[in-house]
Amino acid sequence: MRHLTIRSAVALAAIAVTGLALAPVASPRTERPAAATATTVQVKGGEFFFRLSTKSIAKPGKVTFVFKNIGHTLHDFRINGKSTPLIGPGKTARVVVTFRKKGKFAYLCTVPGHAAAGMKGVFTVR
Ligand SMILES: [Cu+2]
Repeated sequence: MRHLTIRSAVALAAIAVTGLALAPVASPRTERPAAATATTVQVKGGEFFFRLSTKSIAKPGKVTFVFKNIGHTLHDFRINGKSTPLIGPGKTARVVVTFRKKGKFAYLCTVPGHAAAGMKGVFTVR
């Protein structure tokens, strides 16, 4: 009888220790690195225009431009030395650009004549 009591006490102590050991795991960790600010800009283009969901960002960083061709012929979207592929009507393509400093960045469609006809603009990194 005495042995049983001691064994029970040991078992209870073990459960208590296990509970303490598990406790820290349950505490939430939701911190994120502040540098991970990603921006997506929706771009719609056709004959002969571009419409951007925003034409500026608050600080340098990485931007994904999601270009949808809502026109009737091939177009692309080029900015800061990077381009989407030429895509047909109804298609979507994306290009990821890292802006390392502030400034104004011209964008355009590279199909001859399209920029001159209106498929161009300026994106600002503040
Ligand atoms: Cu074009």
